[in-house]
Amino acid sequence: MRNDGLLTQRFDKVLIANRGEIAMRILRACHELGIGTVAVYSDADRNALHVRYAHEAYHIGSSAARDSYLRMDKILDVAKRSGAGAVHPGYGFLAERATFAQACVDAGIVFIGPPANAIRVMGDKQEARTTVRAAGVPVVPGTEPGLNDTELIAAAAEIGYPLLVKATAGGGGKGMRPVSEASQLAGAIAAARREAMAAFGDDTVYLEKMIIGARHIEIQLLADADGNVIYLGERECSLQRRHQKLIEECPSFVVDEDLRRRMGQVAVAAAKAVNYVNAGTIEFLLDKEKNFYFLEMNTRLQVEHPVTELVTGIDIVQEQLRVARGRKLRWTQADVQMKGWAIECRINAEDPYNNYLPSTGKITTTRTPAGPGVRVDTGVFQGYEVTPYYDSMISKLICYGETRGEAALRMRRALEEYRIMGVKTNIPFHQHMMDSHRFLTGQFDTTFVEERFSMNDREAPDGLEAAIMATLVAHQHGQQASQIVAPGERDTSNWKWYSRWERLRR
Ligand code: MV4
Repeated sequence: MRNDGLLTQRFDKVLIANRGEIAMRILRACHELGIGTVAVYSDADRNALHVRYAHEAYHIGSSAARDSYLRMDKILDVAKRSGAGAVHPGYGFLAERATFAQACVDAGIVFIGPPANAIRVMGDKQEARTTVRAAGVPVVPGTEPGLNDTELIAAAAEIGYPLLVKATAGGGGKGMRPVSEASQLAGAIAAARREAMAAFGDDTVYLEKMIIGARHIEIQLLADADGNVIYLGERECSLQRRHQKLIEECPSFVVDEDLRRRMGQVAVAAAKAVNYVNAGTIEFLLDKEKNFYFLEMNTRLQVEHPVTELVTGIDIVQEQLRVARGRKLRWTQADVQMKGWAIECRINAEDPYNNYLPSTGKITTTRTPAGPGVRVDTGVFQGYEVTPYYDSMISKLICYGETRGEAALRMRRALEEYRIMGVKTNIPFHQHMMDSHRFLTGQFDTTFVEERFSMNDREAPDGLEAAIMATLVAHQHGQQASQIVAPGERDTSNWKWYSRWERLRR
């Protein structure tokens, strides 16, 4: 065991401390490698898919997560009773709890994730900033740790407005407050402290200059226990609502080879600064001038990992299992080649026509899309009961194509095939997005869904037709639609492109 809380050793049985589609994803990777699997489940999950697919399954408590999937003691007890040599935490629940990672290691059980210390450092957003900055990673201009209110207010004048008050213990958008002018600052700091104390039991806050109109781009990393770290390109994650991502893609429309290399090398440096091992992700903000800034590191497998898998051909979960067993990465940076384009739509049980209100009930019928370039990662089936206990994501629809246009057109086709009856889903949201001129031409940032996209307004049919035609034409040429429909050109050239498409089709 390393003194930073990492244990790697061979294991033949893995306990999956999670549920839903990600539990299924991890089970499948284990089974492909001939590794035994142990599921844990709550009352609400007695009939869940992961319980049926695992070699063994143990009940760990009632439906509320704090009584089951968050119970470290019960999960470690099942690991010991079942003889599991490792625990995979998936995402959410215990995935980013340094104390859980350490407790596994202390019990002689491999935690399939980073060393406990890397989780701890990256979980403290100020310590993360100072640690990666020392390794040469660009961070957003902001305050140093350890400042009192008077010092924060003095520092704000240097940083300038607008700025953000962020909770040190926050992350993922939790505990963040925008401030547009000096007169609001003291009140915002006080409010942010109260909120942070209530949410995290820690009222430490810091200030950062607000980067406006940025894209959210993240770099996927893989690292082994010998200190080898590689990047698997970027993901475009700007399409989100209230810090919940809805659509992700790999690669990003705005990242060229040079920018990818620079962001990748910086991300590798950030991981090395905390002796990172296993799969991880560095989140960046990319501004309009293509400056990029470190935001935070996600020290876990992410929901959107499949888009990277399809474009790089690397099975990230298999690789997590291998490096947790102490094996070296099977790839060097030079081996990583990106080919084609992948788009993921998160299918949530929620009503996009009613403020995305979560929807519960029994799935009476479901028909899952399939065919060329279509992958569906799901934990649900006909007869499954969607309960209010866990998050509303029930499936991920991932489409792959040679170009972005082909992936988007496949997504339109697959969404049309998809049927989920009995609960409301956000499939209409995704269909509407696949009809959006701005989506098809790659012109969006993190504010797009909340500020410029509405389920109620229909795009002018000719504008839409132009965008779809441009997407198709671009695909024929191996180009991006934006190279054909320039920003602002919206509906001037539709007939021109239509006739071009007609010619190409013949
Ligand atoms: C920011 C920012 C602008 N400027 N920091 C939100 C999630 C958390 N990881 C950090 N977040 C942001 N930090 C500075 N200095 C804007 C966001 C942000 C955001 C970031 C990524 C994806 C979506 C977002 C939506 C709103 C705000």
